[in-house]
Amino acid sequence: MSLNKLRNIGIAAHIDAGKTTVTERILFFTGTNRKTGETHDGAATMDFMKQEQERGITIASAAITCKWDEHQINLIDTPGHVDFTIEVERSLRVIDGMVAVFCAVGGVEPQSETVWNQADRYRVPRIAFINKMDRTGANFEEAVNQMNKYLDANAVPLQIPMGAEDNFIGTIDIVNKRAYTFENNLRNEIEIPSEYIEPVNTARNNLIEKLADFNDEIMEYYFAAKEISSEMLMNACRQATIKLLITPVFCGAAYRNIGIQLLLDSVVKYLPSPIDVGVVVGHDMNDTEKTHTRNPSNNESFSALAFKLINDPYVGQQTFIRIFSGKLTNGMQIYNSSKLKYERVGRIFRIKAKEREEIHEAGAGEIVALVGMKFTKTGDTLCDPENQLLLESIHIPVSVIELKIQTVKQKDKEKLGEALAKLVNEDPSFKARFDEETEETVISGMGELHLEIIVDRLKDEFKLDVEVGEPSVAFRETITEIVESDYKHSKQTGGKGQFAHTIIRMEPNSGNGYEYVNLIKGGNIPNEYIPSVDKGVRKIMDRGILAGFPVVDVKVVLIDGTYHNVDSSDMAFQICAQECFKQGFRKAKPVLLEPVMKIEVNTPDEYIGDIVGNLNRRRGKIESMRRYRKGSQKIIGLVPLMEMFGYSTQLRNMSSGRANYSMEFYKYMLLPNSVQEIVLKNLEAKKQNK
Ligand SMILES: Nc1nc2c(ncn2[C@@H]2O[C@H](COP(=O)(O)OP(=O)(O)OP(=O)(O)O)[C@@H](O)[C@H]2O)c(=O)[nH]1
Ligand SMILES: [Mg+2]
Repeated sequence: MSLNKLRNIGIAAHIDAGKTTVTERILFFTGTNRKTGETHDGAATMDFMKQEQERGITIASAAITCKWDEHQINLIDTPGHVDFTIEVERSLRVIDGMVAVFCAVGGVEPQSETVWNQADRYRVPRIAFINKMDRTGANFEEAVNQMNKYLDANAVPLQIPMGAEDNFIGTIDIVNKRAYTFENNLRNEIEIPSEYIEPVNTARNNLIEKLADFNDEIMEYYFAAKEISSEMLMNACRQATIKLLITPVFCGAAYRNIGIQLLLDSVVKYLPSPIDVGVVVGHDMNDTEKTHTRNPSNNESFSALAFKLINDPYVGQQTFIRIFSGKLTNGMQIYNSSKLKYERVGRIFRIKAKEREEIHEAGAGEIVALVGMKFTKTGDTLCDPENQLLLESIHIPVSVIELKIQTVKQKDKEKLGEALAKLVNEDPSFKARFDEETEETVISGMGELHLEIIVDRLKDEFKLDVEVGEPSVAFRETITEIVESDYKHSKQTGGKGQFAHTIIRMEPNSGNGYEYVNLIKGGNIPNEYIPSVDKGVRKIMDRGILAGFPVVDVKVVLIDGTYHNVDSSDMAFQICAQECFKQGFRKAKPVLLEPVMKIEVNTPDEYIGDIVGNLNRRRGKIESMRRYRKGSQKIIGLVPLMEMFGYSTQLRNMSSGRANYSMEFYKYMLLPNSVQEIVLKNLEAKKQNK
């Protein structure tokens, strides 16, 4: 198949917008499935995990392949809940185009903005589908306006709906000026009803005016008042979409099978093939300023990005990759340029929801799963060993909630460790650590639902009987002053002794993470031990000092030190660096950082006073308010996560169940002194009680 006829697309949107329902309909109308399954019945092909079916929501992204109008469409359905945002992140990194689904009633919801920003991050061209046109309150124009106002989407309708709510019967394609109704799973072309002739002409003129901004030919025809053919309009739209200049908007009601065939036509017409996306750019292995490019062709040297790892009970670990250039065959040796390791390609699979087909080679533009990768993790680049490069990786969201977990039976302890390691491997937004001091296992993730699903999987998939504590906030530790720390580690316990001596300067490094700088030249500490100091510091930073939370945002400068010819070793320098860091940390006015969330509350006007007052009491700061729908407002603000437990119940009570909210991580900020004292005291008391 020619690459021009391939579309790698993702479907992303706010929770419940209807992504999976759209996907199910696509499977039905392309003849891939003979029946449609509903998400709320737990019967959707794409939501095949047990946890998805029980809850009627999507948790993991799933891929499917289908055929439409002689094109192959590889489609990834993603979850809308913010707790599973890593699934959107990794999908967007490897697709060529996106269908953004909006609910015709809700319009631009908080997560619509989140996924929009994610798509911006990876420069993914998109089209929009305004779904649920059949629902009470559906408003197509308002949804388009909101896309322009809040997303800066440059949204242009290429369709207008005929009717709305109960009377929604079909759509009119304004490029071709054709009207369709949908009945008994068929689309029927009808004459444009007279009352729509005027609106169709206006919409078509608007489209032409918009395209004239980007397209010289259209501009010329427009000013010369020459007839612009549908073909010309379509091509101009396609180009503008691929260049991210406009977002074409379509509409329908997936649940009622309205508009899906036209959406499929639009995917083929307006979203890019791998060829349209063009060359992929990667960095040189030695010089980050230098770049390399690869054409999307089988004749180029191989380059691919690993974006997902899944543990399959039958074939073992599957590593999903997107091939950007070159060909992959069984047994081939490839290079992981992120981990600096060679890998051998074992088996290659093409994946369709939960089914797989074994293939023996795959080429540019394809998305396949590999079995047999040993070192490769999410976000790693795989390439031709002779032609190396590093591709842009995947942004990993921060885990802000944690939970203590233990097995009911002592003998299961090891099994828990293994199970957690597997889950961490699959999901970079999930973390697990074992605190040697307290002998506790702590898991952390994006939110309460994320951890709930993990615990469920431990019980279900790994057959582990586990107990968990209450969810709590994952604080971080950092310093606020510059200090120097000088420590000598010297031990003489019979046989070989241990000796290491380091002098470091520690500086606050707000927002810039951990940095390690070595100033020693001339061998006061031999070169081979310079990395040992770094290693030791990293270990103690992971473990935390003030209250067992990871230390972040510290710059460590190794100034000086001494060593011993016989007694110095890698281990001695690691231990020395840990103690040296610990002592310095205590002197450097250490503080806790707390995760602060961006919150959006949608509420009818009458509850605004109560809701704002309540947020203020939770140490929240209101940033803005804007009209959401008639008679309701959207309140946007920042609020510390630790103040938000139990919020959903309280919000429900305050608003008789009529307000809703969503929040996502914003950034780590200093915990106010008075609060820090209380937090530390509580943590200490918990430890004593154990
Ligand atoms: N009235 C109406 N309901 C719809 C339509 N499309 C989807 N729904 C319903 O909306 C609910 C959510 O649909 P899903 O397809 O699961 O939504 P989703 O976007 O995949 O949700 P997440 O994956 O959990 O983010 C289900 O009950 C669907 O039946 C539509 O066009 N009209
Ligand atoms: Mg879904």
